Amino acid sequence: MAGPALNSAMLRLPTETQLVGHRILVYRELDSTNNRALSASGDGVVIVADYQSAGRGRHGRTWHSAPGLGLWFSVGLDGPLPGLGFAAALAVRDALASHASLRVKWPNDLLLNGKKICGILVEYRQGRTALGIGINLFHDASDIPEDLRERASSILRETGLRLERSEVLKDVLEHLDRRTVALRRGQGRAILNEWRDACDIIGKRMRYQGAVGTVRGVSDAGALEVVADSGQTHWITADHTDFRTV
Ligand code: BT5
Repeated sequence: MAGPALNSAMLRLPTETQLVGHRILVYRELDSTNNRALSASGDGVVIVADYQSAGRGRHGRTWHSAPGLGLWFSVGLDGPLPGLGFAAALAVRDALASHASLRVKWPNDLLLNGKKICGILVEYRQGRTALGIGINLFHDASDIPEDLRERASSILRETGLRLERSEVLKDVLEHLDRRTVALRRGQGRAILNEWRDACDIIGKRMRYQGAVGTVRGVSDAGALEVVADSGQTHWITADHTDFRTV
């Protein structure tokens, strides 16, 4: 069952931010909130949609954005902001911490009980950045496409909690604001280190490109340094699609 429709409470959010969410535009339907955030003007503008007809992930993958079942939103920012994806993962984790213990999974997922609850997509085009965040809130098993049921879930399904969408949005925007302002002030290193710890991937065994190896480190850009059992060192970036932990 869906939560309440997006309502005017969303337009009054959030209360105390410096940058993110000074203006919030709420739509019943968009193709993708990232598209709107890229074309809109305003540094820190937030675009929310009840439903996305063409929600996307990385590499042109689909992000399922059923009406009313989650929070599908983007923040539009002027200029590039390295480290934004790391900052966003920490912000969502922290914003939901009093309800659920989300785990950051390299490179850009948040998991609850091992299942994907949130996806993050940062895109940059012509001087504009869109930070897109999808959080599954109210899905029952039957709301999740069959091929994803083993790997994806919602806060409701995992915790029994039916959270208020406007409250979750407010909390996430406040955490995002704090992290984004810190990034702009040059605190990217501290955020990267916190994200690196949160990923907890160093020392993990990976299977990739026909090889098996152990993760030795994470670069400043978020790439994994993996030492293959053959002794060779490889760098695995978030663009690689054929890797998994073993
Ligand atoms: C992501 O990509 O996880 C980034 C998703 C970002 C979505 C937000 S919603 C607001 C904004 N507007 C957009 O158009 N996008 C952003 P990736 O790591 O490539 O993962 C995509 C994969 O996650 C898919 O191929 C599916 O396997 C899985 N997936 C799709 N929809 C899902 C959902 N609702 N919950 C969990 N997993 C999902």
